[in-house]
Amino acid sequence: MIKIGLLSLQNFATPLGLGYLISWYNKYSKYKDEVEFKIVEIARDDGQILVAPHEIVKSLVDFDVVGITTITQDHMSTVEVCDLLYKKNIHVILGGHHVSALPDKLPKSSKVGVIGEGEITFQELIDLYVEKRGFPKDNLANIDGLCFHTDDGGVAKTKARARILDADSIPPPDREYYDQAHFIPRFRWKNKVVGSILTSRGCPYLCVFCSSSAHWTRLFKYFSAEYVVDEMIYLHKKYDVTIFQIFDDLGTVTRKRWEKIRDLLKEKGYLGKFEFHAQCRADIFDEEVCRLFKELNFTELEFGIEAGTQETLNYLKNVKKNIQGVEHNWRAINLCLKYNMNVWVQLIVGSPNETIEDVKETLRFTEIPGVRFQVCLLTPLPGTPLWEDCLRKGLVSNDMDWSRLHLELTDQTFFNRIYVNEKIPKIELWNLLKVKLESNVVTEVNQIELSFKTFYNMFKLLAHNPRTYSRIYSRKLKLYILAYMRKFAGMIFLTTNVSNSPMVTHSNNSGNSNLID
Ligand code: B12
Ligand code: SF4
Repeated sequence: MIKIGLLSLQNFATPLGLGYLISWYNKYSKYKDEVEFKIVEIARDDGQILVAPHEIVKSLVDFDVVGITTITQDHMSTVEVCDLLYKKNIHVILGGHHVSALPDKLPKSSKVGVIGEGEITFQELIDLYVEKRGFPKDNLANIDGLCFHTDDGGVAKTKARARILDADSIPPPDREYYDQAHFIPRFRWKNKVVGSILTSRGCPYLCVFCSSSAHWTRLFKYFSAEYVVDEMIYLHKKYDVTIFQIFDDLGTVTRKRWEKIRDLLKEKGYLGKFEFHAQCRADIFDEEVCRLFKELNFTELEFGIEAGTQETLNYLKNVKKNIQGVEHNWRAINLCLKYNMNVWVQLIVGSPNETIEDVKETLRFTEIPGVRFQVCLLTPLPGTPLWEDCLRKGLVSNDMDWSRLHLELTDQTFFNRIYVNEKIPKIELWNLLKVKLESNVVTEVNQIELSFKTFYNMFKLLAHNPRTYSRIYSRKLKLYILAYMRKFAGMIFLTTNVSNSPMVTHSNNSGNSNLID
């Protein structure tokens, strides 16, 4: 039996991508009975991996081949893990967003990289391994969607892998392979079981900061209503999932399909029994869609509001005309408040031409009672239009220190971050942001999924390397201590109550929007 380990450097949510790879292989490969898969999930607390690379490798030594899903901010840890596995003669396959965006930079210690959608490429690779007990380069050259090292020290790329056109032909991720602790009722989710699902892949838009379109080739494909409802009911029956986190980039835009999903859930007796959390685009979220989502029981929606001024919004959305208007953003928030749905707004500051007044306009979205927010510094991730721009300006390079793109913001990390704004001194922006991050502490504390293991892991890493890890964990530890106080000392942290929130209106002229009771 060939043993394949698939590594995810997070255990916050079930790594769906890895689950799809296994389900596809088990459905379509003629060698499925000769291969055994295991998914290894590494503890993470939001931004930070909580286990050191040498410890991670201890859980991987029994595999013949290890596949790792890569994201940019974890790339240095990924390379450390690859190097340690290489020394143990274990073949490593990389896949996911980072390696797909920078295939030429495939680490020396990994055998091969899978670019873009992974299922078919992965199947062909593992089949090759079953047949040859290795990855001969002559054979690799015949598999689409790969990068691998050549004998002259370069990296070869094969033909781009075509996307799977019939989404329903992709079997849902087999949840048996995940840590089953994902499926216990969660304290922070009203003691219910939460399941994550995808109802679509890809996005045709090309926002400057987002790597999705590059990764999925701008082809938007979605699972049919029947497929989605079957997966939901399966998760409910098997694991008692009643809250579904929909991780799609753009899946909520398919109105007709969601009407059908509603009808099917109703027909099968599940309408109202499930709760949904999802991302949505403000420009498509009108009252009709809002009512539909309310009927389906969407209780939390997240919007890429991005910016408070149209100019910055257009820059970030990478459009010349106003596809998503600032007024759409206000409308989306108002509708959620009106229909008593929780709303998260995602904001981005630090665009090249933003002034301090523009940033203040954006940050007004953080002041709406009942609305949760996350503020990010604009970050040039590889594969994005912004990355190309920053490459031209010499702000980033293919060999850079990837911690400079780490998304979490603390006063220790902010000044190390790549900064693309040309108008505001970094310290001035930080002073504005710091206040917002501090004011978000209550929300963050309430979001923390308390786990003694996580807390213990943080201490272990601190003891292992106090200099590095105290920089990373000081804020997290503070939040954890507060969260424990909340739990054990019965401290009450007040969250804003959506149902009591005033409505919000926006006047475009002087940015003088008002809150109306
Ligand atoms: C759900 C989600 C999360 C969830 C779960 C993460 C997970 N890994 O499943 C949570 C909330 C935990 C999360 C956290 C973060 N996320 Co996130 N997340 C997503 C999201 C929306 C969907 C992921 C998903 O399930 N995709 C669908 C599956 C089918 O695709 P996939 O995972 O990429 O896998 C396919 C292929 O890429 C490939 N593949 C992937 N891995 C491998 C490995 C091998 C061996 C092979 C052969 C193939 C292969 O095959 C799979 C099947 O086709 C994506 C955006 C997106 N649309 O992908 C962002 C995204 C992956 N996240 C991103 C980021 C930045 C983060 C955070 C750093 C945010 C933060 N501030 O902390 C953390 C990092 C945590 C981590 N290590 O993953 C970025 C990564 C960009 C980059 N270049 O690095 C993305 C792309 C969003 C974006 N557009 O910018 N995230
Ligand atoms: S941010 Fe959203 S809309 Fe923009 S390209 Fe990414 S997935 Fe598409």
